[in-house]
Amino acid sequence: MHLIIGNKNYSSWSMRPWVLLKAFGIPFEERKLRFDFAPGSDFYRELARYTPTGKVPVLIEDEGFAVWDTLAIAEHIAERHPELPIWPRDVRQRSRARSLCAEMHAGFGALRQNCPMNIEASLPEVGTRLLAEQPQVRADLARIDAIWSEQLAASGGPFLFGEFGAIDAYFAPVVMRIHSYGLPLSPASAAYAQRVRQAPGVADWISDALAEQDFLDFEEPYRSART
Ligand SMILES: N[C@@H](CCC(=O)N[C@@H](CS)C(=O)NCC(=O)O)C(=O)O
Repeated sequence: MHLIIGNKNYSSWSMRPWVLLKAFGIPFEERKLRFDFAPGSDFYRELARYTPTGKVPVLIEDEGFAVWDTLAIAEHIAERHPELPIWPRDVRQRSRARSLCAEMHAGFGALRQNCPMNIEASLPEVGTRLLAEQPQVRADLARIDAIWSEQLAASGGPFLFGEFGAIDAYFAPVVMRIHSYGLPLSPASAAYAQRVRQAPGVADWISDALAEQDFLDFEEPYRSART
């Protein structure tokens, strides 16, 4: 099995299935395509061999069967590994975890647009300004904090539904955005975010992202160079 991903410092969508596979010890080979969104770039040319969407991540099984889009990939991994608690075992808990993943997948546009994932960057002054100027960023952050604190209270933690699962992999890039932009969280959510950053899979992705050292100006609204 191969997972086609983008730059680890920037590719929030790629991070989710990579972390999920690592966290559950599912073997796979990573294939990283350096981001280049110019029409006809190597990124798009190479990707076109696997997916019609022109987007990473893509999971490739034997015989080249491709699964694209992070939600479909998470479901595919769970179906291939019914023995692993990738989703909660209880049907209602499982549906709730899927609802929250879908909410993340389709929503939080202001946070995603204004705070692009940039693991190596430390931009708390940008975060402070965004919170002051952008009510929708404040609303997205408040909803994330509510999801996390309510779920942790309901499950008892340490992760959203108890043990680490697809839902936590799904929120891992959000954890990274909140960290880079120094966005404030309630104590319970802040402790959860720290546990996610230290979780197996997430910690591996972070150290790979920090080692990458590949500055892409089109991914950098707030920096002109690595600092
Ligand atoms: N809904 C897709 C989104 C994937 C996505 O937007 N990937 C970005 C990189 S993080 C990408 O490949 N962008 C290339 C482009 O937009 O042309 C998913 O869940 O996988």
